[in-house]
Amino acid sequence: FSLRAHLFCWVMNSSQPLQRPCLTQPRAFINLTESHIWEEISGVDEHYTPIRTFQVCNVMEYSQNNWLRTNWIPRNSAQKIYVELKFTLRDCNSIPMVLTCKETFNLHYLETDEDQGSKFREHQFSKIDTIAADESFTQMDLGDRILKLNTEVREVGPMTKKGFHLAFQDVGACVALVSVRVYFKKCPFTVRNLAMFPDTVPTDSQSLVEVRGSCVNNSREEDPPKMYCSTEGEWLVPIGKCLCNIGYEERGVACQACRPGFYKASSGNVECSKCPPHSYTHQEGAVHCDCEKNYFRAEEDPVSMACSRPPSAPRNVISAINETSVILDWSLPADSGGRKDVTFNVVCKRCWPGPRQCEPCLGAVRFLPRATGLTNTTVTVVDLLAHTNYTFEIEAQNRVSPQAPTIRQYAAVTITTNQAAPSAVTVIRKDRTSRNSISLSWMEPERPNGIILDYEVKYYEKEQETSYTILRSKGTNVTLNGLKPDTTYLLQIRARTAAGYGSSSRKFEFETTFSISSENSQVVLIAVSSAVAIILLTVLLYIVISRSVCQSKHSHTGLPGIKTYVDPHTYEDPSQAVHEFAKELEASCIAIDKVVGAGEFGEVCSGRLKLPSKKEICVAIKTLKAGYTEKQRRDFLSEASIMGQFDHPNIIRLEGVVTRSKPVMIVTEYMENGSLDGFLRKHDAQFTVIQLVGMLRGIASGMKYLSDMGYVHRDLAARNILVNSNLVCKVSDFGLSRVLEDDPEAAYTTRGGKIPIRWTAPEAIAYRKFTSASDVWSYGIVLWEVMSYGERPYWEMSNQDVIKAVDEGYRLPPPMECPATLYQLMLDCWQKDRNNRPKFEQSVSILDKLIRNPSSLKITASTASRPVNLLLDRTSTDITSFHTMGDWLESARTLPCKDAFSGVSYSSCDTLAKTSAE
Ligand code: ACK
Repeated sequence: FSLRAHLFCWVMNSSQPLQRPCLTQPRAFINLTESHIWEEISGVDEHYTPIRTFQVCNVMEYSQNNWLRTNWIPRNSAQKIYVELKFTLRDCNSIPMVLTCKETFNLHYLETDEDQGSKFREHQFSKIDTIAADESFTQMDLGDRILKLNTEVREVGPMTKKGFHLAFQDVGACVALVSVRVYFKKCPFTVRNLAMFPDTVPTDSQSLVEVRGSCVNNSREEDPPKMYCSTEGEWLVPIGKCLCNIGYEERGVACQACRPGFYKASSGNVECSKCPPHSYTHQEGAVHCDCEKNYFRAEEDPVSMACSRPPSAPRNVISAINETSVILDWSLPADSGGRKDVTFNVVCKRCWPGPRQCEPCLGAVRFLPRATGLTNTTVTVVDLLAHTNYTFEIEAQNRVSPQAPTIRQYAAVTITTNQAAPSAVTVIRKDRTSRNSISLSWMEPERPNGIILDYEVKYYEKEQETSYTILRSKGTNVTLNGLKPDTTYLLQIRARTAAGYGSSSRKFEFETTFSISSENSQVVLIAVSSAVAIILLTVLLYIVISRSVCQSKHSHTGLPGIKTYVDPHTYEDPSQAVHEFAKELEASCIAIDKVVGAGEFGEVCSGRLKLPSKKEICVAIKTLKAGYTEKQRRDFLSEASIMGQFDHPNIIRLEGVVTRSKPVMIVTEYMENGSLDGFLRKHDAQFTVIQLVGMLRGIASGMKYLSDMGYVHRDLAARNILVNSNLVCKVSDFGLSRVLEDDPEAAYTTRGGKIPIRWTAPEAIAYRKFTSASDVWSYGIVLWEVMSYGERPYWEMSNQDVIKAVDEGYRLPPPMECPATLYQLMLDCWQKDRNNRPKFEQSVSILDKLIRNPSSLKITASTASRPVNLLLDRTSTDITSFHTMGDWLESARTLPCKDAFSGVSYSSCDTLAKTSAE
């Protein structure tokens, strides 16, 4: 409190207060007047600043008791009060003729709960102290105008009431009160460690006051903030602290919001940070910065990290194909998107020629180490199909890619796989078992992936795996001899092609029959022999009777003892033939996907067949167009009746027919690569000779089966061969009237038949002598088509010219780069005398030998280009097409007359050229 402004000018004489006007002329010191009262007088201090003072100086009279009292001062929270007095005091000795001079005055106080107003009772006041001057002034000082100001401070307390009055008692001194300052001490409001501490008044005792701070706005307590307030009003020992909230930083003694462009993600007394690259904030108090457009932050990214984006595509993809596996290698993307966590996913698509003809690879394909989340820039893909086109999309990703699904960055590479080892043999049948032998047969592997050279049969006694026996078999059957009676054997088979061994079949278990004692055995033998004799007689009788009945009904051709083909024409009711040989399918099991071509009777579609409790398979569906005649329906379904009789890996397989609902359909296995002629044209010069020979071997094998069945195809041509995804070729097109109606190549001959002239043997053209030997001629043409990648036989020559030229002994020249041996086989097929043509069985074994000994394919027949209007004259020699005698002899190995040449020495091609055809 500064009382200067509050002091009332009360001058009291004894109990009677009396107010006097204050002097207006300020004076430093005044002469004493005769009145005994405190006078309010204006003066100047030592700096000549005008001040008001109360003065008293009644030294000429005895018994002075002059009181000056303050107004009521509210105590507020103060307990101990300090009173600071500034005053001047006259040296008594310097006053002449004084009577009762004192050099002290008394300071009193009175505690009350309310203002006492003008009430004054002296005895109520308590004395605080007698105040004496350290220095008093003299007359001389007055003259020099030197003001000797005394300052005295006294403490009062503890106070308890609401307020108090102070009073100054003059007992006869000459004193001027210049200022009275009344105050108490407190620890003032302060902020330390971001905690606010309120005004605190110390207690009267000597102990410190513990004060809890409260955190400033936008901050939170870390450790509870505390400080101690001393009795002197000083803050001591700050403890604990507050931390600015997220989005706020310490500025001065406050927590202030981060400015735009800055953020603070954690509480703490650190500064706001600038937004990391590719991020921003427009608001104050941001706790993180938002990413710019097309930039992202992964969930686990710290907010201090720059925003990033998906990487660009991998670069420089390289593929290294090894049979049916491929190693893909690539370089890191040019732009990692600002991150270090780039990984790669590889998507495998299987593709067919034509635009966008790809679909995801099936589950069988394996990726090493895996297809997704690759951290290295390489992957190995295994178990692909042989001779198949694949596209691999290598996609670069980082952790922000999922946030930008539309930005898919990948590099693609397209490959075609090579030859592969065959798949495992899955079906093995026990044909016969005796005490010491077992006869077995099996099906060719589902995916031969080439020509099967032989099978390896490994067998051993059960639980004696270490001592096994291995047999090799060219065919699909074997008899294991020398076995122990009544013993269990385990057996595994694997196929071998030019590409090596395929995987082994699972272990099949077989038992030999038990042994019987010789005494019993004779009895048993007699019993068994008699039983067998009776059964044989019965069977023989049955066959004889049924044959005579059948022969009157159907015409059977083919070899005796082998399953033969039955001509559906021989059935009076053709639908009976269909249902004998073809399974009726529910239309609801068939889903048509798309149209793949047009047949004579309607569209050919691809689709799926799902039979109950069987796996869904891809199928081709031939439909019979609406509005058909009964004859057309019969002819259409006759193909199914024929096809349904065949069961061979190189003959198109019939799945069944739909005849009970419309449209009428024939459902066959699906051949992904379509017709052979178109397929070869599409892939001109893209296959190895061994691949082509593999296809030809398949066709020959299928034709062997047909001829063994006694079926004459009549329209064997590359356009009627279908190719599946494994390059397996299958003979198709078995319609009864197809040669007449279906085949656009068929032309009418002079004898009225409609015949595909270029593919047909001369005797069939001339007098319709269609036999397996005429099919062999056609096979020779197919050989030529295959080796020339789908070239049209005899090019643009007219049918008439072809008939004439062939009749005169001219033959098609060897296609470009055609191995001499294959050309020789073509020429053999085109022997004028059909008896001299090789049988299909021979062709199969010739091709097998070539596959087993691929070096024999290196020598090519030399007519490398298409002759202009000129076929090779086969009546004279063609040995000029060979460079050396060795070449010719090599190519001539398969000739029937090979032996005639052995041991005869020819020195040059010229001498040989003089040899006649005979
Ligand atoms: O050369 P492509 O594609 O193969 O065109 C013809 C078309 O239908 C008319 O015959 C195709 N085609 C016929 N049968 C099948 C089948 N089983 N699988 C696939 N395509 C087939 C043939």
